[in-house]
Amino acid sequence: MSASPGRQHPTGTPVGRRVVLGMLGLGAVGVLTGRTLQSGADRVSAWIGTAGDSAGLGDLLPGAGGFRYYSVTGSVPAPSPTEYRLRVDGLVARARTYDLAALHTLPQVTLTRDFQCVTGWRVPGVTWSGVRLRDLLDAAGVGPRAAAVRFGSFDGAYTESLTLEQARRDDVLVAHTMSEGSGSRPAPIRHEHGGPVRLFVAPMYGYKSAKWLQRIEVVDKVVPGFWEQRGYDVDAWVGRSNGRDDAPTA
Ligand SMILES: Nc1nc2c(c(=O)[nH]1)N[C@H]1C(S)=C(S)[C@@H](COP(=O)(O)O)O[C@H]1N2
Ligand SMILES: [Mo]
Repeated sequence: MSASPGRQHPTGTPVGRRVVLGMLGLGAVGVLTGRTLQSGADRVSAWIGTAGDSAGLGDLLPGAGGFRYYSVTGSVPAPSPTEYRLRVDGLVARARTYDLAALHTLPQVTLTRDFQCVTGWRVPGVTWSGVRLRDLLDAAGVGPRAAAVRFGSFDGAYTESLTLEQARRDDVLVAHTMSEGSGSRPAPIRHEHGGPVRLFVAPMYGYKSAKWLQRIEVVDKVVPGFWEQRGYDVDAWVGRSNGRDDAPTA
């Protein structure tokens, strides 16, 4: 299913109890694929995350550790850890395809940072592990005309991008492991959080951290991403964009 063109990034619109109960009454099945929806709580969260009112509903039924589960599509494929592939291509000397095992053979980096959504929720002290985006770019050999990196998601709709300079920062990871806030143990990224592999852009608002990462394409200019085409800032520094003054996360 593709994204609804008019759907807004959830803004915390209050949603009544009646609406929540109505949604539960629908059964809330088949939103994300069966393999990943184990508990009733996950099922509810997954449905909420795709309902277009995530912030309001999420306030009533938050995900683990204070995260909300967001998706701009009604269903997302769930490749197994062995089926998963990540493509690095575009303006590079050597296009590459990685499976999860190959990502694990590269140098691993761990970071702990607050995670901040532009709608206001913040999860303190999330620990992430994965490989530096910079290392994948270096392995591919970035070409002379390159200026930016574009990210594609296997949800079939979400895109993001960074300038090459932003993409080369130490705190930008292609992550396979995360915790769900302080006190929770890092674990392979669950499907609801964009697993098996998602981007983590530590100094920027959550919308930069594309879930269900499928493609890293080196391009000659920044292409505004899904939310940026809908009004959010392309340079999404926490506390210095989108008219917000949140404490920096990095
Ligand atoms: N593919 C995809 N990536 C996405 C989103 C999305 O809807 N689809 N939402 C973004 C936003 S706005 C935020 S705040 C975070 C939320 O991550 P979470 O769903 O793991 O809490 O994912 C970001 N990456
Ligand atoms: Mo967000």
